[in-house]
Amino acid sequence: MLQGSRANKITSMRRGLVSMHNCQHYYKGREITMILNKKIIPSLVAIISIAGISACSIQNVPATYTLNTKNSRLEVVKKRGKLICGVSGKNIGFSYINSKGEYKGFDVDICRAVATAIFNDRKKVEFRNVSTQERFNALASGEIDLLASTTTWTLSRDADMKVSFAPISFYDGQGLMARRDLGIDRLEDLEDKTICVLFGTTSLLNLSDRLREKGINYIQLAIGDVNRLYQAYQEGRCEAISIDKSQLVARRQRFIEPQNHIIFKDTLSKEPLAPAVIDGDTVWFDVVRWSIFTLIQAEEFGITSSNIDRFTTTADPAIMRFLGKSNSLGKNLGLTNDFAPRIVKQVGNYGEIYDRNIAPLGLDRGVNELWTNGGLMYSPPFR
Ligand SMILES: N[C@@H](CCC(=O)N[C@@H](CS)C(=O)NCC(=O)O)C(=O)O
Repeated sequence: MLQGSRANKITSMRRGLVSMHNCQHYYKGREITMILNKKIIPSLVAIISIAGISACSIQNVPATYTLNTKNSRLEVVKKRGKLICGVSGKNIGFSYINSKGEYKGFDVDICRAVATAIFNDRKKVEFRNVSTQERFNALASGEIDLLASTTTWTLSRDADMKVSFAPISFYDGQGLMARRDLGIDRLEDLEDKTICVLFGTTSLLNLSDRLREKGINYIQLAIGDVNRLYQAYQEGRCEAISIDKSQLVARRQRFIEPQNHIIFKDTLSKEPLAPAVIDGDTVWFDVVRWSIFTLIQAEEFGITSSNIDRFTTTADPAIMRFLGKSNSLGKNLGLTNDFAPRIVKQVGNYGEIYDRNIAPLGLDRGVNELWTNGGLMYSPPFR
């Protein structure tokens, strides 16, 4: 008869094994797919219990494992002493320069979160404005370390442009805006109208897809700079303008007479906006994506920049791990173990960043809510 906790351990292992017939295991670094049947389970349970390891929680990272950051951009950034972040710089709510000459916005805060993870200093970022057409080259050439510029994650950008997309930080959709006095507010009303779009964007491609599909003829006026795009629209060189909805809402607020412009109810596309890094540098990619997951996970835990100190005495093991008190999660990323609380303290959680930058535009959280509130924001576990 097995005693107390050991018996429980084996029973729970047995349950685990029965439920994981196709589970993948790692043995001496080699991957083995085990197809288990009920006959071999008892002997496996015995072997595993003797070896003192529990199935599927096996973390077969050698004890001597050290992360090799030598050829990673993480080292370049650390040596340089600051992060270089590519942003639009002309995008209200996301990245723009305020009256004091400071960069502000949602994308700017994403850059600050990554800088804080590395340097424990949200100010250690240099922002560079990149246009929609230049942005992928700026990453590929190494001119910027990180691109945070309302960039839509698409397959061709992922595959052809030498970039990898970090987690989606904002779910957007493409919209259309027109002058109210034209009396148009549906796609069908766009026949023979001139529509302003920005070069190098998904907006240009989606518009063409959607209107062609509906057999609507229109004239495209494509412009290479976002400020000139809105100028063309306001000068009446086009009857409508099409771009990400969040940007239409933000820009319209700044018009002299916002009420004279109508944003169509139609949403033309999915625009999952995600920060991006160069392909093939998994060390750097991991730093960026776990910095973003930190923002989401902090909100899920209810940890904010103002209440974080109250969690220092927490007994919750998941929060202890998140705060870097009981593991080496940060160290294994090439950071310090307290990278997550650093970010939350200096930049806030996802909700705080949203409230600071996006809520003032009048945009509800919608699908950008946490999954626990019916939205799509979801972080993998910090374990
Ligand atoms: N999400 C779309 C549209 C992005 C977009 O329109 N970005 C504008 C926003 S204002 C921008 O950053 N433009 C910078 C510029 O061209 O100067 C995409 O990734 O293609």
